Amino acid sequence: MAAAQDGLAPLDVDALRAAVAPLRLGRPVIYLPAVDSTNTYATSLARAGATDGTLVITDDQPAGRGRIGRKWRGLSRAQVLLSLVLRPNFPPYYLVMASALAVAESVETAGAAAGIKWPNDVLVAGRKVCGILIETAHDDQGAPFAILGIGLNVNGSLRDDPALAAQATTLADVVGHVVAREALAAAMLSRLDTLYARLRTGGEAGRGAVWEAWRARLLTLGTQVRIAQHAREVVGIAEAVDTDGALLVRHADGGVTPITWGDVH
Ligand code: BT5
Repeated sequence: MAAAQDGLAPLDVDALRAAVAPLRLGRPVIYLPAVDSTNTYATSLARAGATDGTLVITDDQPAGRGRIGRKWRGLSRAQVLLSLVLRPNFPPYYLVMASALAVAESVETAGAAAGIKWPNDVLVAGRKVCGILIETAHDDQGAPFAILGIGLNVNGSLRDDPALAAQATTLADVVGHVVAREALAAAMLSRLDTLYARLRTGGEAGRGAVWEAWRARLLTLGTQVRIAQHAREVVGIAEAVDTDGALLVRHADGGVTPITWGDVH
């Protein structure tokens, strides 16, 4: 009872399955009460031939991964932690756009205004509420696949970790009440399903529409940025994004550098 009230009950997998039944994404839904990393698990399924749309979702992920060896902090039964096996027929950078957009739009169904920090951190009230990790590889038959991993802080709080809480938050902390993870995950998958279909079958116009919607939500545009790329640092104004998602940074001397990866500060 207490677990249900504070939003820390196990995921209602049947409710999630029913909600995603009409979608391409979430076929099948593989629920694991706990797993080291949904991305690692989904990768092994994909290598063995798992089909486009296979969803791995968990309640507890002790070894969640971020980019370049960073860690994703887990909150047991309080996050949406999932990975999708995808076999896109379009360049993977569109997954960066579609996933951030789908998360931002679904977060708004829970009552919080969301923006995107380039390329795909979703921020609420200026703090990171979601991280996205996209990894690409080839399966045992040599076919390419992508794993789209999403970690979304829903219930609970990060306040026990002041360094993290300075830059990250949970939806519940922002909206002031427990948020149903099943409905939120279903809303996000439904939105992503639509965007994925648009990218797969909508031709150039479909891809352009996804790019435009993503661009419109970027909080980074027009701001002064410092981008760390290992030892290199690029400083300037984030002026625009090009059609493949690169951030165009204008320097004081007037030159422009396209940035395809790195952390924006
Ligand atoms: C990311 O990396 O933000 C991608 C995180 C992806 C996690 C999902 S969960 C499901 C799937 N399975 C996995 O194993 N991973 C994916 P990056 O941009 O490198 O950011 C990592 C940084 O975010 C850390 O160094 C922290 O500063 C911060 N961080 C860690 N945990 C966080 C949390 N719970 N909420 C917000 N920020 C966090």
